[in-house]
Amino acid sequence: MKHFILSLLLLSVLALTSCSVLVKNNLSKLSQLTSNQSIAINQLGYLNQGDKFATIPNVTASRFDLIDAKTNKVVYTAQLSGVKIWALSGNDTFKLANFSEFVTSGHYFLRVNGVADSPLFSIGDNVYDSLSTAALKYYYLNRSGIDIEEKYAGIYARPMGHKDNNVGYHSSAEASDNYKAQRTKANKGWYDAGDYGKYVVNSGISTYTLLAAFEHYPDVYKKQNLNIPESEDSVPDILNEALWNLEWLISMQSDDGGVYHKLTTRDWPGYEMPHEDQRLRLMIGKSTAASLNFAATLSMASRVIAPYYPKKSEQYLKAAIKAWQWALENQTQYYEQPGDVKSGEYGDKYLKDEFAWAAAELFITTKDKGFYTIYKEININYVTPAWRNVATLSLSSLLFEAKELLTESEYSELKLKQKHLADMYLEQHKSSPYNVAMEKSDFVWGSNSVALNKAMVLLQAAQVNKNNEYKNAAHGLIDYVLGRNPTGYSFVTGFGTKTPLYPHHRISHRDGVVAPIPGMLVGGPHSGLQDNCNYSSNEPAKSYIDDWCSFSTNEVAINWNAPLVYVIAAFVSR
Ligand code: 9MR
Repeated sequence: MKHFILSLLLLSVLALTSCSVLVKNNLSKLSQLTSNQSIAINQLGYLNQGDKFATIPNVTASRFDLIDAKTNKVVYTAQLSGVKIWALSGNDTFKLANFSEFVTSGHYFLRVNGVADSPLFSIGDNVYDSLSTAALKYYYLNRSGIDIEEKYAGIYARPMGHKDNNVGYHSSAEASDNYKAQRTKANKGWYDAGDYGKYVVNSGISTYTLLAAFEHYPDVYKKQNLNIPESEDSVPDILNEALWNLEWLISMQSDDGGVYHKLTTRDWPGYEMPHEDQRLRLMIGKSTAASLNFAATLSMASRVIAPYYPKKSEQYLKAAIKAWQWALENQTQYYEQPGDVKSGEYGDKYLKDEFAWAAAELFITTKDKGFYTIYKEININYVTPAWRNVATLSLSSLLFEAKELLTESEYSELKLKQKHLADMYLEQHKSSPYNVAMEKSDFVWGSNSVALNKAMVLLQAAQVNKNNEYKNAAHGLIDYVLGRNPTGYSFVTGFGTKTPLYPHHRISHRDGVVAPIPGMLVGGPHSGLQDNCNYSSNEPAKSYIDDWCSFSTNEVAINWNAPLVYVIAAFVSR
């Protein structure tokens, strides 16, 4: 039913915004349907400059036409690739259409004999602008501790949830009886995902990634207006939004400097709106991982917000140093999920990368080379960033923010490490039959964020090495996430012609609004099958279902949207 209503909505939007030719084209497409598979495109469209690929089901035709939707005339025609197969999507065979040479802005569709025309798409430099705003606005709409007002949220307005003014302590956080009876405050912050928990480890990488987007693409954010309560002030909205979470993060530090692992209820929240969840929330665990994440994130935040909030900047750095010291004294206080707790775990027993990341951020902010000596001694491997693999975050911070603090050879060494990782992704991109740098091991819980974190690394390497090949490989990953993939879904709610309607996101599930909150990246396909949903395929790149039950492929999360924000910024920046 939700699908039907949305299709109607989509049709009426099309009718209102496009000329009648576009609608006629749409209808004529239906009558040409001869294959049950469809042409997969980047449903948001393509930039004027850069690669443009579409995936065509394996039909006998050997050519494709690009058709201008206004005039219905063929504007470009070319040979399709040979027949291909991608092991990660099973036995489906396909061909690729490459129209990268075509650079004229407009609205188009692809026509290939034997298959329905592609959906309409745009070519232009602005195709990602509205996604850039929505992907970030998602954080506002997921704030804890504030009324989400209609003037900012429209149909997604909702009463305040989880003020967290009266939070308890689980015995894993502070064992003494003194604490058990006490209550504390931990206001603000964002909900982690489909649940209402607030987890330090995951908050760290998410906030960091947003702040990095601001550091690397200031032009995008100096002019962006998110229409949030702080939009009237002179601080860029992305920083305002990040501050909402940072203000919560800082409240997670205990008097001894250690940082609580998470703030959640004992069980998962019910399937209810935030304000309906009235159960006691608790500080749970105190961990080395949370303390190091906190140290890294607050240290970075301290330097980014310094021009706007000098006092807060000092406070953040002090807190970061205190957390770092606690972590040095408690190097193996791993988070162990207590028997009576069922919320997300975010457990990690390999913390070399967290130590290195914190050391790097403290080095950049304090300029104390002692931290860099520690960093070098840790000698970490650089891999795709993820909540439990933060090594590469340090690499990007050092390359972008510490050039003048490092010797030439130190800098070149780091540059080479980054190049090594980016070259590996580039090679994956080039050798992929699908033209996407995704390997079997990337199809894990949150695979779409793996794609976008790889894109982020490629974009950083593109900037540091002034190499456009990396940028094209990054764009291949965006195409993949926005629809050119074997499921045919654009994995971002509200952005594309076939998008998730039933994300595992309690607010979208319970708010009574048909369309989910827009701009949210869902986790994406993988064959882990951790929930009991009915997947029609268990091929890694196809095992996805747009169903509320699928928390393993259709949930949303702050650490998955953050690389979406970053990567889109790179293509919005001009
Ligand atoms: O993103 C996390 C993923 O890497 C883990 O495999 C998974 C199971 O432990 O948990 C994911 O994180 C979830 C967290 O524990 C609780 N909030 C929702 C998160 C996204 O699914």
